[in-house]
Formats: sequence, C-alpha cells, structure tokens
Amino acid sequence: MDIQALNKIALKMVEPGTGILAADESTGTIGKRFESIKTESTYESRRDWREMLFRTSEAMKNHISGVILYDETIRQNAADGTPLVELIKSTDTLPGIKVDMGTTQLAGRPQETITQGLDGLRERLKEYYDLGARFAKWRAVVEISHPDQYVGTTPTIGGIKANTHALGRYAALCQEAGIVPIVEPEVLMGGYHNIDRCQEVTEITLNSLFTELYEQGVKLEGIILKPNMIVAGKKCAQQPSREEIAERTLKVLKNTVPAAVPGIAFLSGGQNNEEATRNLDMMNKIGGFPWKLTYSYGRALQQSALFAWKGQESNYKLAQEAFSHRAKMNSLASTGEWSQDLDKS
Ligand code: 5MM
Repeated sequence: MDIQALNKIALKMVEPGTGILAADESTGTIGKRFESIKTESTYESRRDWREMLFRTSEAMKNHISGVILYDETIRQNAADGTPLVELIKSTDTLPGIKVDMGTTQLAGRPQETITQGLDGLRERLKEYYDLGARFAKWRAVVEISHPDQYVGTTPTIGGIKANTHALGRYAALCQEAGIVPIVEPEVLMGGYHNIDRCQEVTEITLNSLFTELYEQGVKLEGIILKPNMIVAGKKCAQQPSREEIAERTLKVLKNTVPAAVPGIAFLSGGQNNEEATRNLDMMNKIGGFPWKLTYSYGRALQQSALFAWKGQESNYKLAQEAFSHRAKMNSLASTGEWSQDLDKS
C-alpha cells in the first residue's frame, strides 16, 4: 500500500470548494427517482441522465472533485461512444465506484440490516481500478426505531458492530488495491426520534467504526468519512435550528474522528436542497476542526436537475443549469461562504 498516494487522492477529493457527486444509485433506486418524473428507467435513459450531469462542465470542472458511479455506469459509454469514465476524467474529476451489494436482514436481528459485498471484493477492486476508479464507497445503514418502541429497539450494539466490522474489512481491501475508501455509516433520518437520539446513536456508531478501522490496520490518512449530520427524525415535532445541527454535528465528530482523517464528506440523507447546503455552510462558518468538511450528496445535488430534465432532451440545458447552481451553492458552503441571497439569485 502506498499511503502517500492514497493520501494525495483523499486530499483531492476534499479540495476546498469542491465535493463529491453521489451518482451511484442502484437500478432500483434510480427507477424510483425516474418514476417521480414519469420517466421509464432503461439502460439508455440512465445513460442520458448521467451523461448530461457529467457534461455539465462548469460544475464538474469547478465544484465536483469525484463522482461515485454504479457498476453499470463505470462500464457505460456516452451516446457518441466515449466512455463515461473518460468524460469524467476530462474535467479533472476522479471516478469512484460503489462496491457494496446493498443490504439484507441481519441474522438473528430481524429489525436490522447488514451490508453485503465482501466476498470476491479483492478481485472486483482490481477490475474497478483497471476501469479507472481511484476511490470506492460502501454504505452501512443504521436505523433508529420509534421512541416508544421497547421490544425490538434499534440499533443494537450487535447490529452496529457487524456493520462497522464490514466497513473496516472493506476499507482495508480498498487500500490494498490502491483505492481510497469512502466509509459511509448512515444513521437514517426517517422516523420520530429527536436530535438527542440521533446524536447518541451516531456517536456510538462512529466510535465503533474507528475502533474497527484501527483493528483492521486501515490508514486513516487514506480514507474519507461520509457520515450523516446530527438532525432530528423527519417526523419529529421538534426540528432543530441550523446552529444546533452544526454545533451538535461538530461535537460528535470532534469526539470520534481522529485528526489524521483528511476529510469528511456528508451525505444529504433526505434533507432538502437548501437544508443540506445551509447546514454544511454553518459548520464551515463555525470552523475550528482539523478535517476538510464538504459534500458527497446524491439527492441534494441532483433533485432540482432531475425535475428540470423530466426525461426530455429538450430540457437538457435547464437541467444542467440546475445542477450547476446546486454544485456552486454547495461549493460555497464547503468554505463557509454561502448565503440564502446568493442561493435565490
Ligand atoms: C445515490 O444513492 C446511494 C445509494 O443508492 P442505493 O440505495 O441505490 O444503493 C447512496 O449511498 C448515496 O450515495 C448516499 O446516501 C448519499 O446520497 P444522499 O441522497 O443521501 O445525499
């Protein structure tokens, strides 16, 4: 393992003013996204959508440091035959790849899931490296049960440990292959739980994660962490202010994430566009932490472009403008220079 080379890639992924575009929706997930705009999900429509994003040169060149791809996309060509990976590289953006194989029910824990994909991962990573991937992503899912539920309360310590152990083994394999692992332990924000519970569960999860990374010999200089922010469940009656979200998220991160980690790139997790941007901005305005804090957004970068596009070629330009705008706003947030007025203008 060449840790200096991994560190260089990781630093590029979180270069000030840039962040990551998560375009790694599996076929099922992108199908749901396309349903919302009444567009059929086919091999070609998925390619057209993603090609449109990767050809948005203003956003790609200036605000996107890396793109997380799905297995289909890393092998796919643009309509004119250019490999999509080459389009991405031509904007000086790093191609990355989602390598987990989704979640399944954790044995003995009917309310929890475990992320699959470790078998054969060493071989798949070699192939992805040859296809151009320089970083990878694995997402573990932690779900918080209803606050009134006593039987079957989640998460359990066993569920958290199983998932963080898998993240550690994935990360070690990535580094062995010369690929920077994005480690994504997502505490879901659906549900009725309050911000205290999200804070407690996220802190336990991140503590367990960094213990596992240490035990698996993962070099922290060569990873990127992709966590959730500390928020209340979407259905919780008490919704926190941006200041509270930012302060609590920074508190948890400072308590759990070693300074050797080059960067933290948040997921948006169902926050709307502006929430995802303004909360990241607030943290960077507060400052005083050792890592770069940026975005690795899926929905919060793509949603407005998706609604502008509507599956129609005639809306290509409008969709590119919408994507460029969100990329620019998040870029400003990654350096604490965003404002609502700029967003609306
Ligand atoms: C883009 O969505 C990714 C997962 O897709 P599948 O559920 O189909 O595997 C997801 O891991 C994503 O990269 C992160 O959750 C960040 O996306 P959001 O939309 O939460 O910012």
